[in-house]
Amino acid sequence: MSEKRPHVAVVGGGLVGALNACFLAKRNFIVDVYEKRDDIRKAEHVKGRSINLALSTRGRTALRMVGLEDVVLKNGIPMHARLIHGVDGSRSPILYGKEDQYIMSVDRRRLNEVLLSAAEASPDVTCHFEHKLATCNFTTGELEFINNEGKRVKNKVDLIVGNDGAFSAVRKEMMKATLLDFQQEYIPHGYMELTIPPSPKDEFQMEVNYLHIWPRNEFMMIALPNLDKSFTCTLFMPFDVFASIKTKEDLMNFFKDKFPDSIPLIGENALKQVYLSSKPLPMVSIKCSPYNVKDKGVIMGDAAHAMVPFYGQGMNAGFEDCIVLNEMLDKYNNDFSKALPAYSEYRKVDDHAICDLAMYNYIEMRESVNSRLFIMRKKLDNLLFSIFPNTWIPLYTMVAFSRIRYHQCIARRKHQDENDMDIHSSSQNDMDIHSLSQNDMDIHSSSQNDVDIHSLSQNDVDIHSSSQNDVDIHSLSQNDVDIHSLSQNDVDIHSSSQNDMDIHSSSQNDMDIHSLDFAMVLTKILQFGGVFLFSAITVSAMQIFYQKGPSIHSLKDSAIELWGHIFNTGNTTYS
Ligand code: FAD
Ligand code: EGO
Repeated sequence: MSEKRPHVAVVGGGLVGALNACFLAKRNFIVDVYEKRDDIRKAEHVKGRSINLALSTRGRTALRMVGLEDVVLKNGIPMHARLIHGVDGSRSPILYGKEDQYIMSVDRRRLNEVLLSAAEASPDVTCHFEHKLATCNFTTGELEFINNEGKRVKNKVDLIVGNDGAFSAVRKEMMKATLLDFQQEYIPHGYMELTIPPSPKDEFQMEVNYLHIWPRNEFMMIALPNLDKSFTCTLFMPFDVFASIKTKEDLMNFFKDKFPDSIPLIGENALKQVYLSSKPLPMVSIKCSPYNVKDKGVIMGDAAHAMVPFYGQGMNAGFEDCIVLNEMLDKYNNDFSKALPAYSEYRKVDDHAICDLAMYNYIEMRESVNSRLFIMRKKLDNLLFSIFPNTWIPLYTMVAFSRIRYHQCIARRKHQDENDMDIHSSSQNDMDIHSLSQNDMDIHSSSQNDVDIHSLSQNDVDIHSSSQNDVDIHSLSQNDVDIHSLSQNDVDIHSSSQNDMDIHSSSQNDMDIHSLDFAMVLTKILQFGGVFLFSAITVSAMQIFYQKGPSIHSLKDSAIELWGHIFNTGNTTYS
């Protein structure tokens, strides 16, 4: 019987390798997993990467497919919202979405243990620890490992799967065997993990069900909760800043300046001790193509696409890789010569897209996101989402809470369903929304405080206002936005090409902004004092939705939230 059953070597018993072994065993393959480290289930301390990770929809879906979602969720902590920490000690929660939209904080080691045990529970899976890949051959399927005694161990298989992480040995072998495009980039930031221990009463020292974020432009810190009531903080800073903080005094001055509220939580002594005795770790972004060599080899997970961790998607993307390979094997009936090239072609656009998104987010946060802006951007996103639930899906929502292909998240706000609307109002504070094509919208207002949005093509928005405090946005092509205002406090945005924007105002409070992202522009409008404008939109929108909207509650909540922020009443502050 073993004649017909494919024999697969999975190189790497990390998160993706162990999950992949589960998927492959379910296909009735014979699987050998080779992991260079010792069995983490026996190890006392595991050095290396982050202690906990954010698991979202893509990763959960993969776990569900091998029957492991429940056990992993039981060992995780839901995070329903971000909690933004200001320098002044303020804390602002911003929901991710509805109740079922949350990310999970999971312990890396525990997750890896669950996955390895599940893989080994199959009689067809054998794990070989302390086996480090030395060489492999994509013509013969032969592999050679060095074990803990320094001895060579050989095997010969039908398929070599590289799940051996960012510095993949399988990938290095592929580069010798095929024309592999390869690109890698280290970013100037490093990261360091710090711990907020449980309180003396053995309780969480901060609100538990949140992703805690301290956005300070180039200095960023996040904290995820652990089951033992501690939090693991990750501090991201440029290496040169890490290096410039040499003494306890430097350190305390820096933390008092940037993250004052975290000092008593981490503990001054622990902070000094950990910071001064550890080295910041590097982060690398790697893209390559193709992912396969003929019918004999394929790389997945970080081996194929290491990314900077600023979207919390590395593991999730790697888990989704397993789903996609599994589907390709189904489609081509386990014919590796068809399934592997198909996998590579299909998946690389998405893996490249999430690498780009993660890098883009890193640059954006580093350059322009402090806590005020973070809150504003997310609240605005939520508001727009509730006004235009089909048109305005926040990017983070698509990435973390859907399985929309990553490259389509970028192409974004593309609508699958035809939810056109026709709303017209002809008097003060009324609104006219008309959509002419699939998911498009047209809002027109002709008097004071009115709003006119007209969209002529897919995903376009057109708002026009002809009198004081009115807004006019007109968009002529896909994803374009045009806002024009003719008088004081008005705003005029005109964009004539895809995703471009042009804002011009000809009187006091004029602006000229060109940006690649609608949310960014709207944020800038708010920043520059165009509060009126949004009051107008929100008031009008609320009136419409009070009468006929299905999502009035979320609309109202997010409008109130945004207003609260603008007028500085939305924050909960703890002293
Ligand atoms: P790895 O986890 O690196 O596993 C590779 C395995 O291969 C290891 O066990 C290694 O020992 C083994 N190996 C290596 N070389 C060999 C060899 N020659 N022979 C045999 N075995 C070998 N992702 C998220 O989804 N959410 C998050 O919140 C998140 N946060 C992160 C925070 C930080 C600071 C970092 C650095 C990453 C984060 N990630 C996150 C990304 C996530 O850690 C990775 O994407 C994920 O670990 C990739 O899994 P992998 O199995 O492909 O690689
Ligand atoms: C403006 C504000 C534009 C990882 C915020 C874009 C990432 C980005 C590292 C968070 C959440 C899981 C994470 C959000 C944005 C993990 C994540 C986000 C960080 C840093 C992270 C969010 C571990 C980007 N998800 N995220 O919307 O909450 O928004 F802050 Cl430094």
